This record gives sequence, C-alpha cells and structure tokens, in this order.
Amino acid sequence: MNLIVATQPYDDQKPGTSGLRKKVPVFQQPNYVENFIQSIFDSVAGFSGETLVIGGDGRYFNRETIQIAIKMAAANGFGRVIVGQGGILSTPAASHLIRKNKAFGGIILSASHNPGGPTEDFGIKYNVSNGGPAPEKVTDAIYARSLEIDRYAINDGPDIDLDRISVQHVDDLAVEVIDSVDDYAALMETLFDFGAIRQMFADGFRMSFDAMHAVTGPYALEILERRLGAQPGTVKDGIPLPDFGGHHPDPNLVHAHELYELMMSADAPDFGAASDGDGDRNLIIGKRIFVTPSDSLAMLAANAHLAPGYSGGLKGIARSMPTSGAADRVAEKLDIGIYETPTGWKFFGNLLDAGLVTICGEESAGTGSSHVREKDGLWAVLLWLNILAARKQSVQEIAADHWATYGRNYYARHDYEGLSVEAATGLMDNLRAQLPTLPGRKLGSLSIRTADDFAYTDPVDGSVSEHQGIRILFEGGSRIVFRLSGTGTSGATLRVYLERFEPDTAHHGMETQIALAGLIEAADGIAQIRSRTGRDKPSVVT
Ligand code: VG1
Ligand code: CO
Repeated sequence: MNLIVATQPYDDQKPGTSGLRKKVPVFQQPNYVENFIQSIFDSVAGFSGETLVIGGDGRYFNRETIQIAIKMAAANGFGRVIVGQGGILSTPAASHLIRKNKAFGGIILSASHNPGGPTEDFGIKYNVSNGGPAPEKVTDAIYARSLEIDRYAINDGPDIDLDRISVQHVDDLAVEVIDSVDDYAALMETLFDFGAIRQMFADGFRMSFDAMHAVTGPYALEILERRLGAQPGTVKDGIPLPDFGGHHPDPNLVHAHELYELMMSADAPDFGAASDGDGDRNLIIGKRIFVTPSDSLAMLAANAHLAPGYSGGLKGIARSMPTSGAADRVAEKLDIGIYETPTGWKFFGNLLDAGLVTICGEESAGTGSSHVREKDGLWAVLLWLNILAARKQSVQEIAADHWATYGRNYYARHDYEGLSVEAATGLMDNLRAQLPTLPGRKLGSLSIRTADDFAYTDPVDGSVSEHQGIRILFEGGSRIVFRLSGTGTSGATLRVYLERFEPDTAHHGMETQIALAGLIEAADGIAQIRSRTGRDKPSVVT
C-alpha cells in the first residue's frame, strides 16, 4: 500500500560536484534519505509509468537505500525499476542502462573515491534521461525543494530480493533485478577490437588491475580475464566490500601505491591500471612510467582512431578547466573543437548530446566518451589496451613519441585535505581580492600574464556557472589553478593544480616535482598556503 508520510526538511541537502555526499550517520537520520529522494521526484515531472535505473557501488548502506528508493519509486508512480544484482552497478554501467532502456532517469548510490563503512561516506546522485548527472538547474531545484519538503510517498510492501535475477513487483511497479555486468560488457565489445587484445594477451602480454575492493571487480574479471583471456590473477582485490577493505578506493599514487611499486619494479608487467569506488575513474601506469590523467586524455584522443568505435575520428575534445592543456594540442593538430568546462562530469553532457565532442576528460583520473554520459574507468583501460595492441609498442614508447610530437605538459595536483572551512575560504577570498593586481607581477623567473575567477557559459543552453576556480596564467604557458573541492564530507580541501609546458624534447626526462618546483614556490607566494593553512606540505600529490 502507498503511504504519505509527514516529514521535516533538513537544511544541508545541497548536491556538490557529483551528488549529495555525507557521512553514513548523516544519511541514517530519520527520513534523511526519503526527503532527498522525494525532493528529486518533486523536481522532475512526467515519470508516471516510466523506467528508473537504480544501483550503487556496494558500499555500506547501499542495500538499505536501494530498498527505500524502490518503494518510493513505486509510491510515486514509476512503472518499472531496473536494479543491478546485489544492488551493484558501476556509475558508467548505470549510465549505459539508462540510455539503453530509454529510462526517465537513474539513482546512483556512491561516494566514489571516498572511503566506505558505518562512519565513512555515502552519496546519492540523480542522473537524467541522457544517462548523465543532472545539470545544475536540476540539482538547484532539488536543493530548493529539500528545504521545504513536508511529506513523502512510500510503499509499505516487503523488501525486494536483490540477489535473485528476476522480475518482482511492488504493487504495480515491476522491479527487474538484472546482471550488473552483461550489458556493459556487450557495449565494450562494440567499441574495441577484442580479438586483437585477446591475441596480445595470448602472446604473453601481462597486466595488473587493482579493483580496490570496489565496484569494478566483477566487471574487470568478466572483461579482462574471461572475455580477453588475461592471466588469472590479473585482477587484484576484485571482490566489492562494503568498506573497500578499509582503504580509500581512490586510484592515485597514494592509495594505489602497491600497484605503483609493482609497475616500477624490475619484474613489472607491461601494463597497470586501477579504478575507483564507483568505477568511473582510471589510473594508468606503464612499465616504469606513470601516465598523468591529463596526458592519458591527450594520448587516448590522439590514438582513438585505432579502436573500431572511433575509427571515424573524433568530433571534438572537452576537458575540465584544471586539466592540463595537453589535449588542446591534439585537438589543434586534428583540427577539431576543444572545450574547457568547470570541474565535474555534468558539464560534458550538453556537449556530447549536441555532437560537439566525442572524448572528455578530467585531471582527477576521469576519461570517457560519447558511449555513455559518465566518465568510465574500464573504458579508458580498454582503449589503452586496444591502442597498445594496434601499435605494438610499450606505454613508454607511446608517451615519448607523443611528447616529441606535441611537447610535454608537466602536471601535478597538490591537495591540502581536512582544512578548516575558515582557513580555506579565507585563502580563496584573499586570492580573489588580489586578481586585479596580479597581471604583470613577477615571482622568481615567472611573470603573470593574466588571472581570473573561471566562469563558464555553456555553448548549448547558454547557462552560466561562476566561481569555478582561480586561474593564474604565466607568460610561456605555465599555469596555477586554485579551487576548493566539492566532494568532501568534512572540513575543506584545497586543490592546487600546477602545469608547465615544455616544448623541448631534451627536457622531457625531468622528474615532475622538480620540473614544477618554481611553480610550487610561486603558488605559496601568491596564496600564502603555508601560513594560512599551517601545513608545510600537501596531504596528497597526484
Ligand atoms: C572531484 C574531482 C572532479 C570529479 C569529482 C567527481 O571533485 O576533482 O574532477 O569530477 O571529484 O568524481 P572535487 O570537487 O572534489 O574536486 V567521482 O569519481 O567522485 O564521481
Ligand atoms: Co568515481
């Protein structure tokens, strides 16, 4: 039976860079989940009898939230719910299912790269019918509604058995529990030359993939080991756990350091990769070479035509503003469009839908294409494998060749985590106040050309997003960007993005932090990071 339940609003349900993310105990407050889901349904119209896709990354509180979401979908009038077995769907797989089934939208439960467990992070994100994260006008409406909500609708029927592939019912709502991997794996087979990759593995190519006890385990096992014939054991930590084995499922050099050490060792396999909590990020490491996500985007774009799904070439490339300009040089050579968007995948949706771009990427280890409307970790891994199989070269050779052709963009991000909100906003306010006086200022051998607070006008719908990061651009193409994270759940995280362009091949062998030393010093000079945060070094360098 459908019930209408009275509730009180919460004042903190504002979605950030990628959905609503909070600690689990926050979500466990009375009606907290129900309020947010009802606010989603109240902010979108026309879903009566339509399909909703629901799934998550398997973290703690995933199953409980899925049961609530299904019962609320029933009481609000959806006709069909598609849910992954065990409640599991990677973010890109959910995006694909929304598109394939012409669903009205989807609810994805994840806090991505953040840790999971009873006192760790959880998240709820709403995706629209193109398969992508809801644009800002929708998330703004959801937040506005959450501040006023006074009732929600829910069915009081029994829980769905999420582990049994089947069609079950909640009154008139049909709930299809489907295999989490099948549709996604089939999509990958349409994009890549599985035969060539299989042959490469059969010829002795070795790989290590760290699933970080997160959602990509089942996907990677099926695709890499079963369909492509990679050696058993290629996929490490392949069983999704509610607390990710106590680790951060963040595929960077800090949290995937075992993979990094393996790839730098004498006995390194040919290729190393990892993905994050919800399967939308990727880390790429060749034998004795780490490929920065910004470089990976550029190298994938330059070589994508070698994969069957992209043999017709790319329409354009989009990158988030803090991502390095390496992809811009590829777009220039290919004579295709390049778009610079604010941080977060939701800004790529319009460009992809309008056919302006084919490949998108972010410096935070996110790459994806028009095949879905989310970034896609395994997609990036498979495109790399396809390129390696086609070029019959190592990652090192491909990178060296790329830098010789386009120049090298040395790049790093320094994160200062767990800062007080006052210190972090004070630092940003101070930077903003300095903007008019920065052009022309000299810092060591660097001289500032321009500085601004990045604002974006969407070329498709004209919507404007302001205050998306402070950019300091130097003569010669170097750059520092400062912004605060929108995905954290406690305190504030300052991100400092550093980039230096080096055209001369003779200088392409430098260690990154050494190549960037002048910029690191300049960043502190302008922003007074050390004195304002009390930190003498970043918590994470990626
Ligand atoms: C971070 C990254 C951003 C990414 C977002 C979601 O956001 O910087 O590039 O899109 O996480 O990724 P922020 O606001 O903390 O810098 V994921 O893998 O959480 O869906
Ligand atoms: Co993620």
